[in-house]
Amino acid sequence: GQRTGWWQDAVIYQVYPRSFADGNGDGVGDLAGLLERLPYIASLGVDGIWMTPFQPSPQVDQGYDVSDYCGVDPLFGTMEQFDGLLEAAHALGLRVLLDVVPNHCSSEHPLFQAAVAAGPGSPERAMFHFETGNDAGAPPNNWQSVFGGRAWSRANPGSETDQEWYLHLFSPEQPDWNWRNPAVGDYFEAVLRFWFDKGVDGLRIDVAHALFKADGLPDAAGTDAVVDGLRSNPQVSDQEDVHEVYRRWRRLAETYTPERILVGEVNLAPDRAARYTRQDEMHQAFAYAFVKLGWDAAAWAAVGTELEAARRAHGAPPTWALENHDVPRSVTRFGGGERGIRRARAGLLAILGLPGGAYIYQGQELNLPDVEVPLHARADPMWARGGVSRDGARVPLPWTTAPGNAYGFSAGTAAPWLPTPPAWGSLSVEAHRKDPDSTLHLVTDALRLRGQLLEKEIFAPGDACEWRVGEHGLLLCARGQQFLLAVSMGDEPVPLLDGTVLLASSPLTPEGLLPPDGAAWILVDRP
Ligand code: TEU
Repeated sequence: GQRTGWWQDAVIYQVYPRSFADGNGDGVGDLAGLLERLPYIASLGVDGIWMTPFQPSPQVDQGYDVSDYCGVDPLFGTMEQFDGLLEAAHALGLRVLLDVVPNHCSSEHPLFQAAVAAGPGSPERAMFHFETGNDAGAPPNNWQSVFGGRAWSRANPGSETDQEWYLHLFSPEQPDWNWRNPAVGDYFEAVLRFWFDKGVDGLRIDVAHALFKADGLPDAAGTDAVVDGLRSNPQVSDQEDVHEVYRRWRRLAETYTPERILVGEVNLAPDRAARYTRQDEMHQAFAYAFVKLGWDAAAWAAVGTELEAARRAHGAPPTWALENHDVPRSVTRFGGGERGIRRARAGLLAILGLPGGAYIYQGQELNLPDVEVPLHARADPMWARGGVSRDGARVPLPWTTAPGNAYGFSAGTAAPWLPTPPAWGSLSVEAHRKDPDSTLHLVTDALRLRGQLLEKEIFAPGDACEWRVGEHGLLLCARGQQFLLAVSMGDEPVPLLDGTVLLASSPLTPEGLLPPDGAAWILVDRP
């Protein structure tokens, strides 16, 4: 089994810094804003935060195009402020996880700039995937990028002497590193040490399964993007060699006290993803299928059962999340409106009752819906290249009921980087605080209870899960010996099995039935 450690039951709050809180009033969230609001995060009862990238970047992909892995972008603040933030978080009992983006960097990264300048055949170019194209000006292969369009661009368009193309699985401003070159591995080891030495508690690894491309860069079978979620092309992602990287990173993480953790964004089917959390590899990998699930008991039970089989085969429990900055908010995904809110509450209560780590995306505790961002305001490069816009899940958080300063998001009067919709005030932290039945209170109650159940050993991190669908669309997950999770995904109220309801996301009916779109934590009567 997996060794025990602080991360096993951890609940982590995902902070998307540019939309969390704006401390300097320029309309973009920053480290100063986050520092000021850390007590809010601590008051939820979570164990830590994961911060998406704030390192220097041209911001083509909101920071996932990194030009300096060991710095702080002035847009967000200074390294001094980061150090202060880390200290303040630790003082509040919060762990701090950062994002590391090892698949690609920014085209403005000095090593990529040096590679372009050094020209074909140079050791500088060997840090990336530079290749000559096929004849007639065609790129080296048929790979399509995730954001749309081909995955290759010319290094020096129009040059007679430099006919090379470079690979970018995402936008042209995000060249892929060549992980077959050991110098790349050494470079990233230094990056990890830099943050771990500062006291950062862990790293979320971006597109963790895609670092190695198949030898010879063969054509892909279809015309789909080469790494697009669960349909990833086996020829170009999930290569066996990538596991050696995580074994090396795990050995490094274990040299620190407390142990640093690695959580992978491994967007693969459960049986493949689970191989990344074998004992000597990552500590966690997101159960990625969950961020795509609709309100469908059969689908939840099927994915849950697959994840459970993978856990049995490889040891580590799944790491749960229903939302992140890349997917539509769950309120909207589950049908929108009041019904969407009830379902999103139920879904959140559900994942918090499952064994293993769980991640809450900022604003999920406020029932933020996905926002239809006006076309002129959209900032997502994926949308710009013909894909869907992810901006709807990235709108700045509402803190106050009154609309001033973007509902309290900003310390100044500059417009927020994405416009906030009119309904925002009613979803604010202030509004949730005043309402005893709000989702904010449900989350704090659930986390307090989760802690108690762990203490009493009713919850254990290694608990087995048995998923099934009962009558009337009732989703059931039996966790360990004494706990039952029930989510009503059908159209009528359903009777619950014998036991004590510890917490529910919607009030039970006067007859004690679980209403549609409600979830309950049940302590099962023992024989
Ligand atoms: O996402 C990786 C990824 O697979 C996404 O592109 C996903 O397929 C897409 O968002 C549709 O859901 C990570 C980051 O989380 C994302 O924000 C970055 O844009 C991407 O990597 C590139 O770094």
